[in-house]
Amino acid sequence: MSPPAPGSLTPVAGGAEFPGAPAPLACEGGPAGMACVPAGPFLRGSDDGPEHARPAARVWLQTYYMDLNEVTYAEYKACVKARKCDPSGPGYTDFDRPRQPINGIRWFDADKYCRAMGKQLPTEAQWEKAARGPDGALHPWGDEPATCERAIIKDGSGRSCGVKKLYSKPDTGRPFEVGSRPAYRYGLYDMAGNSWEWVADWYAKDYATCGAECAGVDPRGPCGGAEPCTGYRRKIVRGGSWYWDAAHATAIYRRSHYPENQPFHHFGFRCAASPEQAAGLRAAASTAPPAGASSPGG
Ligand SMILES: [Ca+2]
Repeated sequence: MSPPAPGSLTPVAGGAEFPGAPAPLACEGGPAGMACVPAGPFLRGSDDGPEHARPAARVWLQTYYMDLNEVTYAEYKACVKARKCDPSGPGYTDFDRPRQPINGIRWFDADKYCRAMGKQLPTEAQWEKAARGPDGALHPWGDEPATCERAIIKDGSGRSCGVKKLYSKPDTGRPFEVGSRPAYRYGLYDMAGNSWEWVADWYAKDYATCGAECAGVDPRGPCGGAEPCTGYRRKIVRGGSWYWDAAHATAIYRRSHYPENQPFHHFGFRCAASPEQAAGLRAAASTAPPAGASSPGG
């Protein structure tokens, strides 16, 4: 690709460092409940953090959109009621408040929900860039460790910042309602802590092992995320949770688990959208009938 002429408004693609990068697409704003993460490189992984996050490398991502919040219990159950999602959920006391993150679901349930919404699970790289921004910050707010002022985690006062779930015995804590802490970069909430979040990729034990499929432009991890993926049986959750301490609530910490969620864990998720998906969502919103209107032809 030849460089743009001086003064040209042609967006600069990946250049020599990312020769396969497409032309960056502009952030269009919205769709409702989503934030735009603009195209470009970011620093993914770490050379001195957890071994599973090594090595650090620059990765280029096209523009994409992220849900502002973890998908809530009420949102997931509405999808089930509409017969677009499979019944699933926490099955424990005090995990079923409408604005708590849906929790205790399979990776397949999360994937199906996002598709039903015209979205998709974020790739692991998309999740990480949304959490840390372009320049390698270790957390969604910068490099300072997580505290209960910033995120719902386990701290010195206990799990979920010392708030016990109702009737809890023993004290295992519970997620808070989404958005209980200040928004982070890109306006996103709870990227650190509250609920772990499933991402699309299969888990490779570190980025060196993953190799080319975790490098370059819009990586999707082993097998490009497709099923089945020989030699890979576990997906990934990100961001830590109310149950774990600050060391897990970073932008780089990776935890793996089986997509069937067996044995059972309290994982949640949020969805992402490609520019094409976002355009579809905006178009659908602009043509939706006003609330209470009957649909044409009944
Ligand atoms: Ca979270």
